Amino acid sequence: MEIISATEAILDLTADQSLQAIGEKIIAGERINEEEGLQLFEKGTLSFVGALANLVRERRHGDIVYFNRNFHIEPTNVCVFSCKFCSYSRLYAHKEEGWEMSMEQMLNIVKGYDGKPVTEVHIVGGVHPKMNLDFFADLLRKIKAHRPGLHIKGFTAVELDYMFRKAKMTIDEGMKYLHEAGLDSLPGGGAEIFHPEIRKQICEDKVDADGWLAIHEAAHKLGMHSNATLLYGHIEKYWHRIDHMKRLRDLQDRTGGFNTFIPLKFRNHDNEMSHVPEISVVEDMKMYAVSRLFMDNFPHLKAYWPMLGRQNAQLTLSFGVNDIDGTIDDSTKIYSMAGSEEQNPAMSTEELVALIKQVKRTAVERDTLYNVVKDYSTTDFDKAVDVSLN
Ligand code: V47
Ligand code: SF4
Repeated sequence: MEIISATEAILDLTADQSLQAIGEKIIAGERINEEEGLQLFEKGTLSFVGALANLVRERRHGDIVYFNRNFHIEPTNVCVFSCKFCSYSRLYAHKEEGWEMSMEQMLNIVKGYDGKPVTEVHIVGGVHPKMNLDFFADLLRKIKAHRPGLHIKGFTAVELDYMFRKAKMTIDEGMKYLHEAGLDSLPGGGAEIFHPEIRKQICEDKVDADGWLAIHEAAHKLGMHSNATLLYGHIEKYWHRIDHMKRLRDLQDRTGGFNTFIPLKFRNHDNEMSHVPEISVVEDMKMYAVSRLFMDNFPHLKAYWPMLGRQNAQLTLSFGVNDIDGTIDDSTKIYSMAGSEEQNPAMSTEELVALIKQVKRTAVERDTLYNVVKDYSTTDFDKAVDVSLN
């Protein structure tokens, strides 16, 4: 019987010679170009791209899957913008249908976690014209005064662009101001699809690609880290996704400031793009796999489970993903309003660990910057908790 190596077995999953050549490059640790990324999307079977992505993930992270303990604050869903895919926002003109939190309400949320071992607060919301730079700087200072060790990951580039412009500050000035007030890192939201051909159709009035990238570059220059997202599975073509990822990869080559890439699946409930069907789970897994293969300078690939649902998030762990976000504690509404299966997204640490252990991986709790908080390989949460994953 002929014995072949694991990498040869991966190449045998396709008969297409150009795909095999791309596979060889990936196995040799070489970077693939845009054309090659596109071929993986267009011609690659799920088994082929999935096996390659799994190999790359394993080489980088072994069997570790990260999660963190965090909660969200969503200051408002009132928004001056009108992204067509958004099920969450209420236009400022109809603000009585939305919510606006006071400073005190937001601080009370933080105080509600006193004594609980969370490491991160994620602050993100609509773009409210009255919640300005000084209001948020004040919020950051007050959170830090109350709990200095809590990492504040806050504000998409869309919110920041609006705040800085209103305050008549440059990006560098505004970012320095918020960093000094206590902002530690930036989430990846607001990126959607960078290419103007699509951006014009789905979110034409908010910050464009260059503005989004400039804000993240400014944060990286200050030593802050950030994440990046891509909203997939609506009207974009594969090449728009590659174009988007290439712009992020180029910036990462210059700064090294991105931690994590997060593909976000478009959900079509109750928004102006409800007529656009959601794509299949096979296409979801392909998106994760090709992301892992193309974004070779991003250390981490995250599946955001409130959006995908627990079972599919668990499945992504076999397609390149090494991070499944956090416990979240039912503190976000963005996805439940967009039609996700997760109407009240909260998972206990036990459930998250069990979900990871069920697929024979090692669960490691991290902080926002991927320092290890706790290794769960020796706990027996998988036995203690009945995870039906529904
Ligand atoms: O930019 C809005 C997305 C994003 C829909 O950095 C939708 O750790 C799908 O960026 N279907 C905001 N997606 C959330 C975000 C995020 C989430 C979790 C972790 C991190 C991180 C960042 O939500 C928006 C937009 O792309 N979104 N509506 C929808 N109907
Ligand atoms: Fe506003 Fe963000 Fe919704 Fe766009 S996605 S309408 S910027 S809340």
